[in-house]
Amino acid sequence: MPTTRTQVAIIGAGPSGLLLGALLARKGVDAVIIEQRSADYVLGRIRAGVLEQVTVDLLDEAGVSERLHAEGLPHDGVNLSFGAEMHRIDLKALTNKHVVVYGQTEVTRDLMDARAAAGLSTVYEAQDVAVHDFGGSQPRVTYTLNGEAHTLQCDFIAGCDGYHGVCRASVPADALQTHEKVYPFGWLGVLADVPPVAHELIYAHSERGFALCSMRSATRSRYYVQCSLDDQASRWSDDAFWAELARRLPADVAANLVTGPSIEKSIAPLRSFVAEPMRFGRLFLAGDAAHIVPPTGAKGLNLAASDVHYLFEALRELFLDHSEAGIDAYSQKALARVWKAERFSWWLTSLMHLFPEQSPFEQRMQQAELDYLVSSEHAMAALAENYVGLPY
Ligand code: RFL
Ligand code: PHB
Repeated sequence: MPTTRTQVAIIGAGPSGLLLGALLARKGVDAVIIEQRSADYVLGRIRAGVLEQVTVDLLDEAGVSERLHAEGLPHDGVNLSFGAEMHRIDLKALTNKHVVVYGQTEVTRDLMDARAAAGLSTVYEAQDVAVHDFGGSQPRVTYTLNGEAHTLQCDFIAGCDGYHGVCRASVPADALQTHEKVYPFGWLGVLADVPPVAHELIYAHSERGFALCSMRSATRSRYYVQCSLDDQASRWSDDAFWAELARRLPADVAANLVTGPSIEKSIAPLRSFVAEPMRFGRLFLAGDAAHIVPPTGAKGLNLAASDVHYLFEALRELFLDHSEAGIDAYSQKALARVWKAERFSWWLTSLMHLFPEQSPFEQRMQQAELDYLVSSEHAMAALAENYVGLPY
């Protein structure tokens, strides 16, 4: 049974795991990433599209942002539509910051390429990954690769293995507190090689439900419509999707919609979830392994990045400065930012969607809140400050 050793065993090669690996490598801290899927499978998942400025800064620090700066689309504003009306939130004027539209697939590809170029170790298609003894001083990870059992000894384990991963599930139930809200709808998403309907994103509230117009480039669009939880993507023809999207947008916007064949079509459920604390002895959780937000605020990937920032600083302090202060404070620091992003994502979801059991009073409250939001510079500034990302 081959046994190897590293300083940090990172479970999961999604954006959290890859980014942590890249930052640690720059400080000479040794890490091995163990991923259960293939690299192609990881790259095939169509997910986030909007990066906060602090996330871009972190990718700069990791040395993986050259293509992001060349191909990413900086956006100085974002639009909210309500029925026939559209309102632009001027992010730049309100916060002096912007967001950058650059797909999670591209961020992942850049991190994977940099890792391969630096000769850093990632084990793909590892089976039966298990984490052991993180309550003591000598944690271990075991897995099977091509039928052979492996053991990886380490100083610390970083659980970057997403919502369905093994790390959070390995923590004794009485050491973990979880908070959850499941929303009574999902998002049906379509990716298509058509030019975006507008230069900036549109979050649309309509009588038929929420819709979002996003993009990946000047020639590739990403659209979503709120759908019922028992719906199936295969039941939606492309024509039916485009027709439904158009009905949820202001008429003058819908008139500019360019349609075409979908490249990808899938349904994602919406959920808010937090597990705390984010540290158990020598096991740390980061990203979706510890928390989920509904996609409305575009915060999931960005929160994964902020966790990684705090965890990287903590591990750097430990390995280079021999101080445990950082790892002791990790969970508290990360969770303070997580809860604020949870609040923002929940609030924007509640404001923009049609809820099945919504009473006429609740509908009027939603309308009043939107009216207030777009008429108050202070309310718009609060939205903008959260959308561009709270400081670390
Ligand atoms: P990931 O990306 O889920 O990666 C975890 C990795 O761990 C692997 N894994 C294991 N490996 C080894 N052993 C095991 N036992 C394992 N179990 C799992 C998995 O195969 C995987 O490779 O988590 P990470 O790295 O924390 O990254 C989080 C982000 O992926 C996620 O928060 C975002 O995609 C959320 N999200 C969005 N975030 C944004 O910031 N902006 C957005 O605009 C945005 N839009 C979205 C989104 C998520 C969506 N879906 C489908 C959930 C839009 C959608 C539709
Ligand atoms: C996306 O482009 O996939 C996207 C953008 C903004 C969101 C969610 C998803 O709030």
